[in-house]
Amino acid sequence: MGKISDELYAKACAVMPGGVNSPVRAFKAVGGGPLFIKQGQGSRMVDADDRSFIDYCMSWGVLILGHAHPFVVEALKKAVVKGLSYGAPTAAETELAEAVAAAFPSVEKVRLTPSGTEAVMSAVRLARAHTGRDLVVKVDGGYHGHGDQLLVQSGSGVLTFGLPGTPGIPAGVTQQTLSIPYNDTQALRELAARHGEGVAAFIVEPVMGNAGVIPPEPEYLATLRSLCDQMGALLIFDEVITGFRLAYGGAQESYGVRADLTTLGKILGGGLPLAAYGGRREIMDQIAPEGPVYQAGTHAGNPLAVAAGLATLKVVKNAQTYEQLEERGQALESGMREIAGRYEVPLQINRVGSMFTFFFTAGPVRDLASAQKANTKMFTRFFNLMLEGGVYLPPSQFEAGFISLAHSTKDLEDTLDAADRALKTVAREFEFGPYR
Ligand code: KE4
Repeated sequence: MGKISDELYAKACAVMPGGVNSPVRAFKAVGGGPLFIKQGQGSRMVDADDRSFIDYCMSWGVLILGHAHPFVVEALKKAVVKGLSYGAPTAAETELAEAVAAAFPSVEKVRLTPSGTEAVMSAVRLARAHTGRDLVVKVDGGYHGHGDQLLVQSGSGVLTFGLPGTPGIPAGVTQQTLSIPYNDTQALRELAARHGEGVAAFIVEPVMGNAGVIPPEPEYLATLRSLCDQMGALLIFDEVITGFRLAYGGAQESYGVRADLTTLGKILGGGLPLAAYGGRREIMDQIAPEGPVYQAGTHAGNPLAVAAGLATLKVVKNAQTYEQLEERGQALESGMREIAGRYEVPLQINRVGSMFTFFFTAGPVRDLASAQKANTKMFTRFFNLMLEGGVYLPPSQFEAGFISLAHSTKDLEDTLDAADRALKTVAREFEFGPYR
């Protein structure tokens, strides 16, 4: 795709597994080698070959403000000259924890961690300690980081690679993990009937993002809430993607269902490594050093990441944010729908606010099984045609795309122009509509 990127990729592969530091970046699902990025600005990234792309990956949902937002950069410049890491508490961490608690009524206390994986691992350990039970339930296609216990039937990179979990995890670890289909209330009821008293926690992305975007069907989250209450299990909402994305109070605000524990990340760190988990005092006070449940980290609450997170939340909290993101999401969705209809390309668009996936299937896509009916060859062709057209989508059919506040009306128009050319080619090559 790019001469210099190809050279950089060859060098990277000689010294890093797959030439990347996270598998989905390798473009394995869409062929060719990854683009090496040298700069991001607003809605755009520039690759090593000096080509500019409208970016809808946005660092996998991190950059709700777009790349290098001036207010965030300014906050970092002020923080960095004071020091990079103290390994000691700072007032800013308290300010960020207070902002999270104010945004999420179900959260009274917060612990900051460097990654979403660590936030999820810790929340699961806490739920097991709090309930005295071992079983953890997730949904097929749910991805909650690369912690051993939840890498079963996972989404994101695991799904893309078709890894049924992964080697290196002792059977005993995942024997305490159950996975059932998303959006299936019958499966929920059977779970409660068969395993109810053994379940410590049910963890779910309230809007799935890691099988591609799959919204909850009406009443699914409410049913899940009441069944967790019946079972005496904790409901963990993994809002690493949806937190501050769908609303300032995440999916809990959008759908009006409260979790017992919430994990957050991505947007919360403003582009730097920062995540969190939180919940009611009676649960969180079991975390060391207040309580006996151990969890720790050198870079937890890092002052630069906290500064970037605080600056980001200050900008996002603006009332118009989510209206603007919804407007842009609607414009992109309706434009895509019109183009796909014109060429009669089967395209199921799942969108919630500013997160979306274009599934190459007639749909509906309501769970992992229906997502996997998507034609990944068509997605791959579409992805690469869009790249040639200057649009950088997430490099996998089973990931979410993201619109930021930096995406302009012109960006959306240019995106739809590229999509018109791309879908016309897809229709011709796969013989749809006028090319049947
Ligand atoms: P991190 O450990 O990557 O910070 O967070 C793990 C995580 C937890 N929960 C949810 C819902 C997530 O989506 C993630 C991470 N998302 C993936 C992309 N879908 C990160 C990209 C990558 O792995 O490189």
